[in-house]
Amino acid sequence: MKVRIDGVTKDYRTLWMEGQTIKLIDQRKLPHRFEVTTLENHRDTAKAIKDMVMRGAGAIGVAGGYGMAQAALEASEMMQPEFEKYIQKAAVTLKDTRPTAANLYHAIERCLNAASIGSIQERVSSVINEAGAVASEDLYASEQIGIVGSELIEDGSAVLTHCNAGALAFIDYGTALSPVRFAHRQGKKVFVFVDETRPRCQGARLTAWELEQEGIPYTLIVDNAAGYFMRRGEVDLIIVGADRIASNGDVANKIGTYEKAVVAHENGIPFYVAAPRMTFDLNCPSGDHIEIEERDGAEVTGMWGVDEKGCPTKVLIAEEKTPVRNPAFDITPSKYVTGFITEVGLLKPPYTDAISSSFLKE
Ligand code: RUB
Repeated sequence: MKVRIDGVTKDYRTLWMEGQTIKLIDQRKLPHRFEVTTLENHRDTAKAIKDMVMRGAGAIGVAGGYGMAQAALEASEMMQPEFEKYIQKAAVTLKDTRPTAANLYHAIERCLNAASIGSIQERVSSVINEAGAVASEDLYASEQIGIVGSELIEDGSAVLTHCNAGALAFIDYGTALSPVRFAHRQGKKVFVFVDETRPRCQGARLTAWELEQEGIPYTLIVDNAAGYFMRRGEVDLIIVGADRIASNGDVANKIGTYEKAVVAHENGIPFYVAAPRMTFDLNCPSGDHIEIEERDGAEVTGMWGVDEKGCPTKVLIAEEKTPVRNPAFDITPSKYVTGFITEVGLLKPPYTDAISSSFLKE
C-alpha cells in the first residue's frame, strides 16, 4: 500500500518477517502516527494479535503463520520431543488470541502440519516456507479479489464499507477495498462511504486513512447514518470483508455488518462480501456455529485518540462501571449476500454448492 510520509510516498506491506522478528505497522497509532514496530518472539506476536496492534482476518492469519515460524526458530536447537511440545504450545498460544477469524486457525494448522515431518532443521524450514506461502497466497488472493470485484463497480458509483477490510486488514490491497482500489486505478470515478465502526473505529481510523493515502474520494459517516444514506439512494453497492464464512454462506464480520445487510436488502442495494478462500470454513455448517469474540467493555465506555497537541489520550464517554456487552462480530445470514467476491471469481447463490465447488478450482 502507498504511504505518504512528509511528502514522500513509499510502498509498505502491513507486516513482514525479518530474520526471527516480525515488523508491522502499528494500527493502534493510526491515523495520527505512522510507526513500524517489531515483535521479537511468538509470545509478542500472540499479544499483538490480541491487543489488535494488527487486526483483520487476513493480517492475523499471516501473523499467526509468522508466529509459528518464530516458534520453530526458537525451538530449532531442541531435541524432537521438546521441539514438538514447544510448537504445539505455541500453536495454542497463537490460536487463543482471537477466536472468530478462520484465517488464523487455518494458517496455524498448516504450519503445525509442516512442523510434523523430517529432521528438526527440515521441520523449521518447512514451517518458515509454509508461513511464507500463507502470506503469498493472501497477497495473490487480495489482488485477484480486486480484479474480480472492480467489474461490479460502475463508473460514478458510491460504495459503502464497514470496518477496515483494506490493505491494513491483509498484507496489501485488502478484500473489500481491493475492488475499490482497482476501479480507481482503472480511471473509474468511485466514492466511498466509510462507516465509523464503533467501538474501535477501524473505519474512521484505518479505512479513511488508507483512502486518503490512495487519493480515493470518501466521506466518514457514523454507523447510524448508513441507513439514512441508503434510503436516500446515495449508496450504489456495499462491499464488506469477512472473518469466517460458514459452508452455507452465513458471514461473521465486524459488529454492525448484519444491520447494513438488512437495510441494503430493504432498499434493493447489492451487498457483496469480499473474502479469500482462507476465510471460508467448510467444517462449519452455519453462522450459528461460529464463535463470536466478546471484548473488554472498556472499548465501549472509553475512546482513544489524540488531544489538540497530538498527544495520545483516552476519554471516558460512559462511567467506567457501566455494564457493557461488547461482541466484536455478528452473523449476516447468507440470504442477504448478493455475492462473494473471491480470488476464483464471483460466487452466487445457491451458496452451499458455489462454495464447495470453488474449492475444486485452482
Ligand atoms: C476486522 C473485520 C474485517 C474482516 C475482514 O475486525 O471485521 O471486516 O476481518 O478481513 P477486527 P480481511 O478489526 O476486529 O479484526 O479483509 O482481512 O479478510
